Amino acid sequence: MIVFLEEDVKMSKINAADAMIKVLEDWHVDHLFGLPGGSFDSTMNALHNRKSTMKYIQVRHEETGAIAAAGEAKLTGKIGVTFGSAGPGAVHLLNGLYDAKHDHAPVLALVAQVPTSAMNTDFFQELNENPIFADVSVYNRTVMTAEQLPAVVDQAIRQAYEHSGVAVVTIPKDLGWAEIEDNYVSTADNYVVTDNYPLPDQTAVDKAVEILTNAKRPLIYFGLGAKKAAKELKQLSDQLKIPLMSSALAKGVITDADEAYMGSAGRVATKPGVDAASNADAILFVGSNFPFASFFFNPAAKFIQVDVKPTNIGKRHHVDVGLLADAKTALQAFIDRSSAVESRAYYDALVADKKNWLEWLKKFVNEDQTPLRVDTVFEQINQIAKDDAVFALDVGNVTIDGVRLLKMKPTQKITTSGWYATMGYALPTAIAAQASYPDRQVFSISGDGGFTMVMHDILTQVKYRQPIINVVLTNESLGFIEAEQDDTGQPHSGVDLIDANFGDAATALGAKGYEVKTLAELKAAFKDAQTVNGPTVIDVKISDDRPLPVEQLVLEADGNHTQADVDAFVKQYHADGLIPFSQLLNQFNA
Ligand SMILES: Cc1cc2nc3c(=O)[nH]c(=O)nc-3n(C[C@H](O)[C@H](O)[C@H](O)COP(=O)(O)OP(=O)(O)OC[C@H]3O[C@@H](n4cnc5c(N)ncnc54)[C@H](O)[C@@H]3O)c2cc1C
Ligand SMILES: Cc1ncc(C[n+]2csc(CCOP(=O)(O)OP(=O)(O)O)c2C)c(N)n1
Ligand SMILES: [Mg+2]
Repeated sequence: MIVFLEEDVKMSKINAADAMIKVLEDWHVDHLFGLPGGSFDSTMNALHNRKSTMKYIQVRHEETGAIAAAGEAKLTGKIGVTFGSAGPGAVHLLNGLYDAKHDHAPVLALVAQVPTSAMNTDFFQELNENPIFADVSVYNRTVMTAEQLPAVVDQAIRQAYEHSGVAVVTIPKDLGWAEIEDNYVSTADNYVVTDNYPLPDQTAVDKAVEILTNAKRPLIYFGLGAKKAAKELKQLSDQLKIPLMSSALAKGVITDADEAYMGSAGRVATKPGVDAASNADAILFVGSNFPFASFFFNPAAKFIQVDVKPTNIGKRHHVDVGLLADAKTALQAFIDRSSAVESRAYYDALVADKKNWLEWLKKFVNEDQTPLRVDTVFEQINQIAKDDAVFALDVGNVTIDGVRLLKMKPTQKITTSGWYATMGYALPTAIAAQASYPDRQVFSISGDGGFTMVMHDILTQVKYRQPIINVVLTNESLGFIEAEQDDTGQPHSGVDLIDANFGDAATALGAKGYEVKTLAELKAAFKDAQTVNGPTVIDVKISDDRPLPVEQLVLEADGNHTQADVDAFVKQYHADGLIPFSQLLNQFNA
């Protein structure tokens, strides 16, 4: 009897680090990204103990792990988890954590600290970590006792979810080793999120409907906040004959092939998107915080905004009617309170504009020039992309090309570093996407600059045999910045990149690499990549031509541009065939 009691007591003890991992499991976390250090030994021991339920994905740089966690949270809506060892490992996390902060993604960062006995003595690798993570986090604490370790992590996860941001838990090494009672019950099962948004104000809905119905050139602009309202967006657009457009991030919510969907405005945009925004006289702006709203919408347009965050209403643009409400509910109210409109010339003009734009783009998809046009690469991606494809897109001209040229469906997913815009986002996020969705097709698409910031983590893809298709667009330039230097009339300064054979480099790392210079090689590489049971890297040498700057088109002579300017622009961008939108507005009497 006594023996039984002793055993019972022994059975109820657990290492604090193991207890912490159990809390993660309660929250349905089944993998995490990081790279160990001596200061993280106790957690590495726990990860070893619990390897059947918690997969540790070893990355080659903590930034990769942190970006992976951020990208995963954005793709799945579930918390992403990453870790770094005391000092340098912790500091390496920061870039990825800032991406999560800026795109409001729930992420937990476990940060190691030297043992409590050495803390506050300027010990080897010791940093005062809390101030370092103060700005990036919504919750940022150092664990004080072994007993509280599971509870603090539990609290951190709740905070990350509630505030859609980064929670940082700093763990002194010795605390994770300590044995504690195995009796912590996490709050995971009791954490309930209710979307308790206010119902849209009826008077405001009616006012908005009146504005939209009576406008000559109304437009629906939506963002990620409306991603669950595709059906309502489409229905309202059909009912009132209003064209749709979105932020670049909300690409894919409505199928790109839909005639009513114009793409996005700005630099990462399409021609019909820019035309739609700059000529609209009434805009329904739903679930978006588009940073450049005041630059690309017609300043004289009436502006109706729907958002769940009071502080975001009017944040980027003056507002005539503001509605604090969920996008789906508000759109349904608009549908219910409005009557069908038979036809609208502005809608028809934009449908024609989009048709012209797509015809123009089509001209380049099989152009056999050296170096290749970027269009040919996206044509190959579109050809092989499956209905469930996940696209991780890097930052640069590549963002413009991806948002513009990928032909997406709502069953696919796309993500980029939206607000923080960090280069080196795509490859780590592709690792996370493949870890979360092992059966889906995953693409990482980056420029040569962004790829080389993180290419060491091809090794991670190789280690875990992830069949990611990594596309590298090698234009030997930091192209996005080169274009900015052109816009400001500067000489090209510091933007040229030396070339390398990234295909061979990838092969040397254990992936299957291709260096592609011709259209035939391009097609062959994409065909072969689909058959490989592991990562592939397709390094395509593309021309350093700037993507057509749709935000500053010069297609007709006006007060600001002579015919010679128009001719030069058309020649530089092969823009012949693109119809100025003013012509379509006249043609349709819109
Ligand atoms: C290099 C680069 C260049 C870029 N250039 C452009 C560009 O030219 N054009 C462009 O469009 N983007 C561009 N972007 C992306 C841009 O920076 C922003 O990230 C993007 O516009 C934000 O998209 P969003 O407004 O849809 O999402 P968020 O910023 O996430 O905003 C979502 C909004 O929806 C609200 N919301 C959330 N839930 C709901 C709900 N249920 N109902 C109603 N509202 C809700 C939120 O409160 C928030 O206001 C670029 C990105 C990069 C990397
Ligand atoms: C980490 C980081 N450093 C610098 C920048 C500034 N920046 C934005 S785009 C860009 C160029 C990207 O070059 P590349 O990856 O080759 O893509 P390209 O524009 O050529 O398609 C730079 C340097 C950034 N966004 N992130
Ligand atoms: Mg480049």
